[in-house]
Amino acid sequence: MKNYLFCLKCSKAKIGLLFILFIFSSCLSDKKDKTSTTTSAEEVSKTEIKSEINQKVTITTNTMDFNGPRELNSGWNTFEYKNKSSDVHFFVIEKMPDNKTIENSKKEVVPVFQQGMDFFNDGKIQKGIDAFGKLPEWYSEVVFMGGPGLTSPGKSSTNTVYLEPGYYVYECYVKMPNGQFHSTAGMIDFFEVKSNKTNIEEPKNTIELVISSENGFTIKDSLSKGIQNFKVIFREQQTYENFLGHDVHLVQLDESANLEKLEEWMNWTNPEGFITPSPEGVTFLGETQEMPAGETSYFSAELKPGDYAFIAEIPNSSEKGMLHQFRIE
Ligand SMILES: [Cu+2]
Repeated sequence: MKNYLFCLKCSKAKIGLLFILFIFSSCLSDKKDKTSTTTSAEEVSKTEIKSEINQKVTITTNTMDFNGPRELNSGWNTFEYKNKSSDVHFFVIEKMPDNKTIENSKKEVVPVFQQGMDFFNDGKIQKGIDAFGKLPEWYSEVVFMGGPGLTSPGKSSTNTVYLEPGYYVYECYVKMPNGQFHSTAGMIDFFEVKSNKTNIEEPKNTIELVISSENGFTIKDSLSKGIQNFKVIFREQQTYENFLGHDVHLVQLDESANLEKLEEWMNWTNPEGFITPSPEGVTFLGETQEMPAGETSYFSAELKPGDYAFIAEIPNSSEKGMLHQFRIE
């Protein structure tokens, strides 16, 4: 495992070349108009609305699937993710470039990631890196727009993000014990965001968490018992060794939890990472997937007395200031 990471670090120069292909969301932090999120009752009644105005967008996983609306309104949307399955899952929301749909993702992206991962699993690092070179050019235009963080079996999590009209794919890429991504087994779906606006106001927060490439996590308010509304500000964004940007997940830790093991697990390119069963003693309570610099994401959770941590889904998060352990008395 350590050898693997070392090996991957040695290949950084080559990966650097790949980064040019992987100009992820960080380069696409176009400023968005967030001035008006309200819609008159008359406008609302005229529109065909598939997700209910002012209601949460509920997405449920029963086994290896997503069940949710295919049409949403634009503006602030609160997702409630119900994980009724026996595995840990999440979903990342991906704004697709013009004329690209879930069919393009299924045919041109998911198999490439799986092929690359299969090589990594076999210890063929260079072949794996080469495989990612087969990603279509349009993939660099996909913008990652948040979504609920890792959510343990039987748990629900929330995530509120501002969505512009467009076509979005969402997926889970936790791996099954055989190393196959959940996205290859049905955990990829889509919704279209229409120009009609939701009535949801930007949420109010009790805790502010800033994520910066340079300083890691900065928590501006004291963490205390009870229901807390977190505001997560993406000050900067960048692409890490696992081809992803930073995000943040809230985990509850019991006595058997091992933070080092958790840190290693939070790297999907690691054959032993992002694979079920998830690390012992860790309950994932959601939070937010990555977003471009300048974006904000909200989530709520009830903090009960006990041990917790915030952690990003990147390699060596503690070195980057993106593993923060805390206790609620
Ligand atoms: Cu999953």
